[in-house]
Amino acid sequence: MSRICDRKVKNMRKTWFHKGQLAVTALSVHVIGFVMSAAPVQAAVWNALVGVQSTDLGNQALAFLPSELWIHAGDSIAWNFATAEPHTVSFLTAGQIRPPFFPVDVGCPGTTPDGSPVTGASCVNSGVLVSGQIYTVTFPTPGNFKLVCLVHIRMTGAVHVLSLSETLPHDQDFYDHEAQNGRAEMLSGASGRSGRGKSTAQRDSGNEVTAGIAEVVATTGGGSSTAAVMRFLRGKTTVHVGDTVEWTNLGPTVNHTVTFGMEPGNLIPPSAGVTVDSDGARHAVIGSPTDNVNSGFLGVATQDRVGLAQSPLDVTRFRVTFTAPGTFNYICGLHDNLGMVGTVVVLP
Ligand SMILES: [Cu+2]
Repeated sequence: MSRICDRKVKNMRKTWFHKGQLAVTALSVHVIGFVMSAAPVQAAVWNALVGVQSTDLGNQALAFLPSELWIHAGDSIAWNFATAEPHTVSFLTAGQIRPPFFPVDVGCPGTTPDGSPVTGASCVNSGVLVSGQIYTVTFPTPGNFKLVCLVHIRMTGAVHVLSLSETLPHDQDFYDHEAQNGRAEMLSGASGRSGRGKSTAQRDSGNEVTAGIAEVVATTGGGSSTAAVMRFLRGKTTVHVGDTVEWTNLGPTVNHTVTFGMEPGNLIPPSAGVTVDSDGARHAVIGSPTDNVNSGFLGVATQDRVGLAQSPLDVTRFRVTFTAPGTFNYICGLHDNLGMVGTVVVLP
């Protein structure tokens, strides 16, 4: 268990005790209120996690943990960001067009301050946050609200805001356990996913690399999450001059890039000189370790929705033919901060 997560759990417990104290206080106030006929209601602050990761950062759960909460009108939820991979806590309005992936802070448009109320009337967006940051949202009125991350499709959740007369089904301890179970479930499958990524790369030739692998999972009925391996599997590859190396992204919801040399400001398009093979894969030729070549985004950018035009066939594959010997280092421009890097050694 990571120290960060340990701390978060302790914080959660602390807050729960605090909440318990609040409940006792509320009870005292209520008793006094019976005499004074004024019974102010104490609003609770609930805690939840945004993302969890392995200690080497290579395995990421792109998830709200828990992804479904029931709270009372007037309560708040503090979302604790727990990963180096960035996420957002965002509530779009009903029917609002999902803003583009990049720049994410296009959001609402823009971001809304910590403590913003979610009522459904206007959107609320934390902006991109990472490990150690907290974003709190209040829910003044009853209703059911969809929670999304604007960085990751299929990372969603639900908040059910009940009126004060209704009984809540769960307490903070329940959600803490649910978050821990979700964490364990999503990270424990990582070695199996890595193994599958490696064996897929090895099935045909020695020149294939899996550029990340991921799975969409549901840990509650309130939303979906993605368990992602942010690694090049068979990331050290040895070939000969004239050979072609092929990268394939096996992540259904996570984009990656294969980037040699200087990282461009915009990673989405392939760099000049990248061609498209007859099967749709992108293809570049590299003759020197100083060549700057970017695959562009490999993977899924959009989902099909009934009633809308389908999205084009995804580009998940990139090939590079090496015409000179040398050691060629490359990165995923999106996830090199998590350690997603690789090397191709080209022998004469
Ligand atoms: Cu990546």
